[in-house]
Amino acid sequence: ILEKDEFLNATFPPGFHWGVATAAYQIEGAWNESGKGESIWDKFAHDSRLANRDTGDVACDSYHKYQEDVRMVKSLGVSHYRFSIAWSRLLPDGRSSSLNAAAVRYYNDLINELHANAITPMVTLYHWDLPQALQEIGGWENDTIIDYFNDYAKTCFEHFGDRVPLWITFNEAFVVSWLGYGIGVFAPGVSKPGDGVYRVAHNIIRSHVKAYRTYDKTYRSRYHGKVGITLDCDWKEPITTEAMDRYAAERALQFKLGWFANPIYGNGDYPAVMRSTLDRKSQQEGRTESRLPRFTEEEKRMNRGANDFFGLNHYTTQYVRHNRDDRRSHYEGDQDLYTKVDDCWPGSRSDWLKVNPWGLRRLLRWVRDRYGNPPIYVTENGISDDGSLDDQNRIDFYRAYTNEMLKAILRDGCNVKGYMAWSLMDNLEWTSGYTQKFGIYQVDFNSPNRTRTPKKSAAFFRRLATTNGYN
Ligand code: GBH
Repeated sequence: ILEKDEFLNATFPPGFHWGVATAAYQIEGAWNESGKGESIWDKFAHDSRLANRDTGDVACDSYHKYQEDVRMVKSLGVSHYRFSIAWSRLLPDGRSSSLNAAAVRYYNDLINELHANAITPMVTLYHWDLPQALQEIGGWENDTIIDYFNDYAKTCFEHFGDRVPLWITFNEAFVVSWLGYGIGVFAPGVSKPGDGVYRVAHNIIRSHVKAYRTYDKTYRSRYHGKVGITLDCDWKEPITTEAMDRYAAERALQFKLGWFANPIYGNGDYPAVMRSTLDRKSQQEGRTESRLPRFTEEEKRMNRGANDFFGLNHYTTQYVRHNRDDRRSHYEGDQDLYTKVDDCWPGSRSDWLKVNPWGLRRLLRWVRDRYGNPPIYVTENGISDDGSLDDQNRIDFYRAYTNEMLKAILRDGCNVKGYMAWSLMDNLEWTSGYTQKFGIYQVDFNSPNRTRTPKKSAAFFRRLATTNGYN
């Protein structure tokens, strides 16, 4: 039903921002060095919850090799580097009273090294590595986290804000809520798929908004930076043109992306379909309160407009069919649908990642239509394999996905400002350990100095970034 569109041989708008991305736990290592506190991922890994009992104890050793990392970013010809700060390195017990001077030095050195190379830092505050000390009081389930996160954000704005123009509060609020506290396959491994998951999301949204307002009030006039949140979403295509399947696909997008985006980029509240579905189901379950928390009117006012850009991580697509068989009181059961992938779509080293470039264009249009065409940064996009240097698959992937993004910009008027490839280098792929490689640079995890080598895709990406197109 969907024919492939032709390749668009054109250039990106002048000044388009090209970059590459990483995250602290996936690359830094030095998990307990120079005062760093334990994070929930350190604990999860040490509890053998990762493939092959892998850990991020050393990872790419970027704590010691950041200068080489910056040289790699530089040689890709990109203008931006997206990395994250490890909360438990900066504040070992999570509280701002525990400030670690060695960590301030490390991130200062990294940021200064980037500027010395004319690379703009885009900094993620929370890429999943909560200080374990804060998990011990309930982590994202306990709403005191809102103030702890705000203090942490303030510490970062205070120390680094003069040189960081782009801030991302959270990476993938969905993954934290659902994988961390819903099904518990990610740290901290809590399983509360019917209710806890919604409370965690609620606290993340309120944490984002509070930190955004803090930047607004205290730092914006001084530093003129921008603050957003990064949300992840796959494209959801109705499997037939039947109305019920089209509603189901829309519902899937609202439950996954709208859950966070509607409060922050929309009308300040949860999507109407989540409100009505969860209120109805909660009542049928005999509960006195809805499983979906409520924002106060004041909170809704604060939510609205709490963003300067939309960060979007996108990798793949699924087809959606309306289906009411799954009656579990459970975030997935709540959606009354079923998803599947097309056998024709090429795979990757990750089960969940099938290649479907046009999903990105449709998702960008969906964001344009639902939230008033906000400025968007694609903050992650990429593909996994076994890590070979001859990665034609990765070149094909980047070429096709960025071209769909280009169509979204030139033909559909989507306001896309930049694109960050995931990832600068092979790294610790969370519970998959070192088995799935997303890097443009290969990292030799068997060598003590974690030797980095450019893959074939490095030359492709450099041309893309430096010619601002496909020449
Ligand atoms: C991104 O998540 C992350 O931001 C980044 O850190 C990561 O390295 C990158 O993707 C590549 O995965 O099969 O139960 O383990 C993308 C969203 C959420 C997709 C977790 C894969 C695996 C679920 N990801 N999901 S499971």
